[in-house]
Amino acid sequence: LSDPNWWRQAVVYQIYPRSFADANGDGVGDLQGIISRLPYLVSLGIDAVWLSPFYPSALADGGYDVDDYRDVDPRLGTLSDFDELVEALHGAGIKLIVDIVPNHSSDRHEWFREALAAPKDSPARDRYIFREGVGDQPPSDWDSVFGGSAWAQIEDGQWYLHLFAAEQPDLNWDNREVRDDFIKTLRFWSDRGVDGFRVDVAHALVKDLSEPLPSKTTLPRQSESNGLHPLWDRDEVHDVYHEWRQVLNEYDPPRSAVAEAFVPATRRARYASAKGLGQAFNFDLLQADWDYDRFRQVIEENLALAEQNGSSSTWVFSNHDVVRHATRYGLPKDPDGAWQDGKAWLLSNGTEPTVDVEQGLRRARAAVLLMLALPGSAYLYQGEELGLQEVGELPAANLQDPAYFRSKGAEKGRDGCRVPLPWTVGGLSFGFGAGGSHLLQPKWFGTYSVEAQEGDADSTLSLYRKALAVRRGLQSSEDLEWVDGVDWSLHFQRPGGWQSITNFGAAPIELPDGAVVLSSAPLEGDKLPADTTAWLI
Ligand code: ISL
Repeated sequence: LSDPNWWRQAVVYQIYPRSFADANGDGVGDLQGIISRLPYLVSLGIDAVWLSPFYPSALADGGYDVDDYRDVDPRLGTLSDFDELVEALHGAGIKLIVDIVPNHSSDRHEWFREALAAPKDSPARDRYIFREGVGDQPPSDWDSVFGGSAWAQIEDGQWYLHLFAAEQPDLNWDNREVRDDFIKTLRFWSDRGVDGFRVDVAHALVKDLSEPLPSKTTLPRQSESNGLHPLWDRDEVHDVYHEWRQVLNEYDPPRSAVAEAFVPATRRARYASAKGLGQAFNFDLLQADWDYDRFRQVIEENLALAEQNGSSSTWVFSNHDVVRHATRYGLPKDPDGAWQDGKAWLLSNGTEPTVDVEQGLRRARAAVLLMLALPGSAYLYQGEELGLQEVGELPAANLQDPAYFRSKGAEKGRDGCRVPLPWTVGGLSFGFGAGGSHLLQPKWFGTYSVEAQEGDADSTLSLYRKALAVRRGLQSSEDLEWVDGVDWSLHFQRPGGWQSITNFGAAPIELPDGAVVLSSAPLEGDKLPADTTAWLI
């Protein structure tokens, strides 16, 4: 249990707690719901759970607007439920990673309420970023990620900075009290037995607000940061993480941390450094189309980077912010490469694209075998093990995501991947809970349910379970050797003679020598069909 490197090749399963399982029947998932599904988590064979925010919150941004960093949202449970969850998971040999949101609090956080009540230039205001406007205009022309100005005005005329929703005021990371309070939060959860942290927008936090504030027209894009942007990916942010690392290393085993940082691959290493958080998400596959060249390039680049900085690679196809990959892979190929521009997280409803569900699922199945054969850690998002599709038909009145309310009006936001999981073929809320479901599940959800797939050896759920079991037996060192030969195939070998081969082409290809232990789709004689991955030993 106390292996300090447990995270290096861990399979981490992301739970979006409001949509996983609802034990108290109020239509919203909760901690007891997760505990009740422990046998399911065990049956998957994951190493760790990453829990998205479960803190008290007005849910202006699905819980990423935190009212109190050291408590549990009463709708989700209590601190003692949390302790019970930790104990239950640990008893089953599963680690727990919690989400921490340091860039911004909610506007209901005690500190923000104090700031509003306090005079200008007071210590209470200094915990956030308040500025005078220019005439009746905000201090600068900066946009928030969710659309509209990044500044909101308060009663006395000052403006505060919010990179996300107005209900998410940015904290001032030049303020020592803010830094100390987050260390207190890290200790609070570490003391409760949490094994690691997922750090939300880790590339924000420290900002350069020196006057004059530059116009957005002169700034590099967030995804092309170079350390000079006043808001994103500043080198000084690593001082924060170096301090955190010392705290996290006081625990046995040291608490892990993974950075959510939308930065170019070349700048990711800083976040993954052993002196800092230790690991960073690589979203390159999540943002890539199903494309041989791009996959190969991303995998090579990330393995090389991880080796250089002593961290391990991370792989992720889906999370609570993006259109589910079983759906993305069913969309027509994007000629403009728009997926790579962050648009993976919003399905436009201007012209509804036709989704080829069969193709999407086939590729998603091939993708997970590829991912699980790679060295490094794999991050799975709840429901992907069911091959779940994005829910495109949520009625407008049911949408919750601020991206929907705030952006240009043509986008659905991120609710379509956050619809509560279907556990049973039928029944109220497909077994999610006894009180309906806060995001409406479509009629077709039951066909993807756990119940529908459980007894079916060919189901996507069975594929995930088998793959995780086989991986557990085969995973050893982090070495990988490419085998080149067959066009359009990603073929590599891992220690112990484990081979993975994915056919990205349209025609079936010859299988290499070896015994097939698992394939994402039935083989065609001794050929590997299109959009299929096979494992051989
Ligand atoms: O800015 C982006 C793309 O250009 C975003 O990808 C951004 O970095 C990302 O959305 C950050 O996400 C995280 O923080 C948000 C929250 O809404 C998301 O759910 C969370 O994953 C604000 O806390």
